[in-house]
Amino acid sequence: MRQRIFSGIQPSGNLHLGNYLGAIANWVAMQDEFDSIFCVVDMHAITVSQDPVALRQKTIEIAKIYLASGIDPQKSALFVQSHIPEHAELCWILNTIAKVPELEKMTQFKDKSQKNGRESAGVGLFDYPVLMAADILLYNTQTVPVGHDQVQHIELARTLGKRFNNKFGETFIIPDYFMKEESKLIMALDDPTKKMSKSAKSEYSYIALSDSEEIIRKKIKKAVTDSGSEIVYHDDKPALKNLINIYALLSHKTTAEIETMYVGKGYGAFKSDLAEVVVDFLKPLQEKMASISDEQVLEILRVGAEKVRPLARKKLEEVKEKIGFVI
Ligand code: ATP
Ligand code: LTN
Repeated sequence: MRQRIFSGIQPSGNLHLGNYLGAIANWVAMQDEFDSIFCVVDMHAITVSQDPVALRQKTIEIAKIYLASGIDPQKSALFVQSHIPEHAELCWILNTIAKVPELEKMTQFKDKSQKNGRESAGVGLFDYPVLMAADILLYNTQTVPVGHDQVQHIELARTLGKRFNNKFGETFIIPDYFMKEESKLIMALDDPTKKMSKSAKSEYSYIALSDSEEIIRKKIKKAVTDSGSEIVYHDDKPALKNLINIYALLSHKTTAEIETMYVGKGYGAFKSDLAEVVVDFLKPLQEKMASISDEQVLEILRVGAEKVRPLARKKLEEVKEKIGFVI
């Protein structure tokens, strides 16, 4: 039996190279070997305010990005979270064993609730990690491929899975996370101490997968670099290290090969080549996205939901029976 992987992305904001390299690229590489389920997590997206028209468009766009990146709907199940209500039902049940202080210490909650003032933070935002635990545990997931920022959430899923098993008997598989060392955290172009993020204030902090050639060149030109002029991959030069990382991951070269290529050349030559690498990577992805119709995507998402629905139903029945609900 192949191991199961599950992962998801929220249909909010513009997907960027960090999302692609930290998450989607790994999913594509894993789908041949693993029984793969990939979700567009719209119920997570509404934990912060969303415009309904934009949310619907983004949900379809994220699915197009999955497909254009190489997620094959014949190999993997691809669906929208809200199409499977069992996620919300299991979330409610897990809410009864999750503890308030466990959720209060979540970094993402602390960050996001601070943005508009703690008093206006929604209960959904607070409960976000429990819904994520439900997503994962519902499908007997063994491995969750995500970027480094999600580790704390996966740990909570492990805690809740174990707690439920201890209280009601073996029910859930306890999941592990997976990330590639080089891509686990792609940093912001304007500040290498922060992760590249779609909710960043400045658009110069990330390269969106939808950016035009001109914008990409502009953003890379403006990206901060460290003192000195040599192209070296070193912790002392975090800004350059991040740029070399992006170059290496997109061009499938090693960081050592890149260092060798730029001996005696300065930041200018390196940056202009990096812009080329990013443009060459994103252009075909954007063209592929444009060639997929909304109707095609909706059909793929419908089929995906039908594939996973029996798994979700079966697990939820088992849970309901264990906790004493009359079925
Ligand atoms: P936000 O900044 O609004 O919280 P985000 O850009 O972090 O959003 P998510 O939807 O939270 O995006 O993340 C989707 C996936 O991309 C997750 O697996 C996450 O770990 C990964 N990811 C996000 N940012 C990065 C990054 N800078 N480097 C590597 N992986 C990332
Ligand atoms: N919180 C995740 C998105 C997400 C997820 C999941 C990822 C929701 N449910 C289950 C993996 C498995 C994020 O990337 N922001």
